[in-house]
Amino acid sequence: MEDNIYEASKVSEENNYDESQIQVLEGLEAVRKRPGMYIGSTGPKGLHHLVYEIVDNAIDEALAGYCDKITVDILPDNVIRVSDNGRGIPVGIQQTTGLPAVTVVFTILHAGGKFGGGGYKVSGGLHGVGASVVNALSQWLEVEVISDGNLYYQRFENGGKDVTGLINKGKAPEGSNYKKSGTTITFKADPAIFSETTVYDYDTLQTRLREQAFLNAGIDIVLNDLRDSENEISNEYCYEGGITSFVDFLNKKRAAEVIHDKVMHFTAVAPDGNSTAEVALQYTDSFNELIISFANNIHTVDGGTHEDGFKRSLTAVMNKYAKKYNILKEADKNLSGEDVREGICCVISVKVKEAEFEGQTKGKLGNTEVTGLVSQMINESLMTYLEENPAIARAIFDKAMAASRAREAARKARDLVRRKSALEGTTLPGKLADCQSRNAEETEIYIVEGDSAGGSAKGGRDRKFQAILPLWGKMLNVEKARLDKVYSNEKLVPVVMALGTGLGEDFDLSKLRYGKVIIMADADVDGSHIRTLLLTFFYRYMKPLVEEGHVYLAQPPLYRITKNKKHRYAYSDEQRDRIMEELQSGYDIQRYKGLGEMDAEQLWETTMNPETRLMLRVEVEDAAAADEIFSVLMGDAVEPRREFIEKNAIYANLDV
Ligand code: TSJ
Repeated sequence: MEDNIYEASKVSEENNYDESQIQVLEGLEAVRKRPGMYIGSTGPKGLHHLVYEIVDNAIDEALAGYCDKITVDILPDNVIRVSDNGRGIPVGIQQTTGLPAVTVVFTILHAGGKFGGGGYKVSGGLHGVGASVVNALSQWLEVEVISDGNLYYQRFENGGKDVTGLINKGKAPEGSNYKKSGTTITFKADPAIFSETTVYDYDTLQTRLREQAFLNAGIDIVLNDLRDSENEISNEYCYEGGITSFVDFLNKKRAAEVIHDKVMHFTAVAPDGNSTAEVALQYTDSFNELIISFANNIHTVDGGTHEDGFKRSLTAVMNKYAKKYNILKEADKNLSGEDVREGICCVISVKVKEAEFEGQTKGKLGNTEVTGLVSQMINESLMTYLEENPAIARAIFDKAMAASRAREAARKARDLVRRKSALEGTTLPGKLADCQSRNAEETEIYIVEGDSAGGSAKGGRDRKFQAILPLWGKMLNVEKARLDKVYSNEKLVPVVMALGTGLGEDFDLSKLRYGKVIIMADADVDGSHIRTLLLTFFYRYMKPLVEEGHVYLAQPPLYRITKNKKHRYAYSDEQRDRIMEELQSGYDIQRYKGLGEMDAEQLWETTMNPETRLMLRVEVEDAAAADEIFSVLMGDAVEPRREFIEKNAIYANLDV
């Protein structure tokens, strides 16, 4: 602490380290004591947040008009380096602290600060924290600033403790990495804080950086993964089309068939100049709506005033147009919001002077003035657009009218089904091997693909509290079907009947017959497909079941290692290697290809016995965000879907 004050003050003209500085230094300690307060969590999400926090600062420099390229490198040992070609963080001594401004940025909490007169905007990130928080949570961090041809350098260690002071290293070396000016930050997240992992996920960073490139048209963002010299990955994102390109990208990614070629794009500026709004949208033949919104480049997963304004006016304009051009007769019922949004893919981006984020996760925009801005923009621009493009309007209305009719048909089908109460659990499916207990606190249902595995499971279970439901028949891709089809699908009906909860609007968690709903499928491609579809089904039509943590994935072992007639089981390659090392020699390894290869006893021992089994609890970390991702991924591209779901099924060794 003492060192820090001394070192940090070295370059300053006078050593006036007063009380306020001591407070400041305690500030960084506070971040280490309660990291969650500043970055949400110390899990993978918080870890990645560090990168966003630094990148957001570079994006601010780009938005100010001084930088057009940002490079993010993931270096060996999961060190992160972020570089921009902006003006460089100011290195001059700040009046109030007597420290170089750049030092202040990294050592003073919320140094969002107003230094250098220009005003340093605190931006981005869910929690709006600054570079000092990243420094506080890093094992070490280095800043390099090139400005006026000089290279400035400072290093911090052990959670933001200054070790060098700001050093002027003299004339900046020439070379491709050094431009006329810019900022480079290199840091290693502190494993003592991020105890779960300090390993970055390329896809997570890629998704976020690409999103920022869409939201900030024209900025060139490069992501390099240089961790493995044999397998270096590099991607560059730069979109002159901004959010129009974003919509285009989303529809291509989810393999949706668009019903008009060009993405619509609307913009508006508030009369007082304090806020701007931008919407890009395109209709597809999908049955889902995908609306992704942002405020000041921050993803508002729970929507808010901008989304509300958009939805309200979309419904109003569509009905107004339909009545005006006799698509709907005077006596007809209005199209509903759901009808006019079916198949839509839409990105909303607003910029406001002082954004207010609400809700527990701060994912909802609260600024009331934004509703009117977006609403008025859509009222005027969309109406004009439809009138000027009658063929496109026709295609969109065909879709909305079909949606309206389908919804009506689905309602009728549902009523019919409800009357028969086929899905309400009064009758149980024939293939269900039920358990004895009726106490949902202790009961479990295994949903098992394949009859042979079903047989083993029935033989191996503890019938007191474990029920088995084998699945058969063709699976339905629930994302491609409306609710009425789901109701009559041969494969899903038994699941709904067995769970007893009903589905969709009728879903009632209190009627759940088993506290744990466990999907047990092979570790191969087909098994993965079944898992994906069942999870999608649960997510779409029984959301609380997932949200309340009732859904699990059974984890059968991958290997059996036998020595002296004694069996050991391995659930991963690493575990297999460990066991092999332990046993040294004279063992036999069997790789399980499917559940069917295990007899009843083995299945119990390895996968179903609560005392010894390993299970994944399916967590939807952020239901709203997941919903969007599901919609993105539920096109025809099966692969990315599986990845997503497997990534979001977080390991929990629940019973061991
Ligand atoms: F987060 C951070 F501080 F670590 C960071 C800041 C990280 C990265 C990669 C870049 C930056 C950053 C900051 N790039 N560019 C700037 N620009 C300024 O800080 C700056 C420069 C000049 C003036 C001025 O008024 O002359 C004002 C500012 C805010």
